[in-house]
Amino acid sequence: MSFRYLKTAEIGSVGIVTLARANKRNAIDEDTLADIEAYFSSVPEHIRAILLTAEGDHFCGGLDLKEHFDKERSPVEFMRVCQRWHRAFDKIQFGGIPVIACLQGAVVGGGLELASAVHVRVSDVSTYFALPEGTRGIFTGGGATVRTARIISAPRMVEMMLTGRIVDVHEGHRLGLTHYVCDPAKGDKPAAELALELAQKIAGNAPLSNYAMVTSISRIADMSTTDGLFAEGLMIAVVQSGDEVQERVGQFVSKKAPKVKPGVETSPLS
Ligand code: 1HE
Repeated sequence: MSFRYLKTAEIGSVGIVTLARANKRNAIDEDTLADIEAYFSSVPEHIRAILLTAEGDHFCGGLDLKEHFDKERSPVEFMRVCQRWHRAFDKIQFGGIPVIACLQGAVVGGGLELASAVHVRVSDVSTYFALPEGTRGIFTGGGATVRTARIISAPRMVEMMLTGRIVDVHEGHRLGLTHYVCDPAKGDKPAAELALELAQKIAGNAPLSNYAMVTSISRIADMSTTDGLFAEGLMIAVVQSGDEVQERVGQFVSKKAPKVKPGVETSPLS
């Protein structure tokens, strides 16, 4: 598959997808979106986790405002463009393969919508978040009202949008916009290293377990208690059909698997 603004690579069973439009701060135009949708629609069979990275100092400056300005889109045209964003980001969130993003610099507007669709977010200290749509006279259209609002809460998203303020990486961490903050000056691993190690660790889980985690938990969160428990029961039945269950549980039973104890496992975080 060839792409215009994405670079792809593989390290073992980890697929690496890189936004490669740094001269435009990885702003998402229609071609970039088509690339994202194409990659996440046909992830190679052997890929067990995906690392999403971006070239340059900024993860993503959001919607390509120049293209938006030049095209003078009608309301219906822009709605269709945004529905395409929804489709592409749904493939990321619900494609069945864990996606880990490595963030730096601006994660703003549509860039935050993209980051909100992945499952694990790792940031370096330069990372910041904002929803400046109000200042541009537009609105979110890449799923933020659903995904970002569920991460930080709807009232916090309203405040972020109304003020258009910058949320720094530490506040973003407290809010859940990023799961890890890496500051090598304080002895942490570089974000890129940690993100890859997490992707490799996640790729080592049973594929059906990963599938269940990324496809069912967010959906079950939308359900009533009764429906959610029913869906969970169905999901565990599906996962139990995996051919790795006996092997992995058996490793614990025969005392060959590492225990779940601090210091026992070689974790990427240590
Ligand atoms: C862009 C974009 C973009 C950069 N669309 N071209 N998003 C925003 O409102 C954020 C707009 N961008 C910025 O505030 C800044 O560019 C950054 C903080 C991201 C980076 O600043 P800086 O100083 O490193 O770079 P720069 O000089 O501002 O930009 C470099 C080039 O990238 C420049 O193009 P050039 O041809 O003049 O070199 C910029 O125009 C270009 N560029 N960001 C187009 N976003 C589905 S709805 C989603 C709604 C939204 O996402 S709204 C939020 C949009």
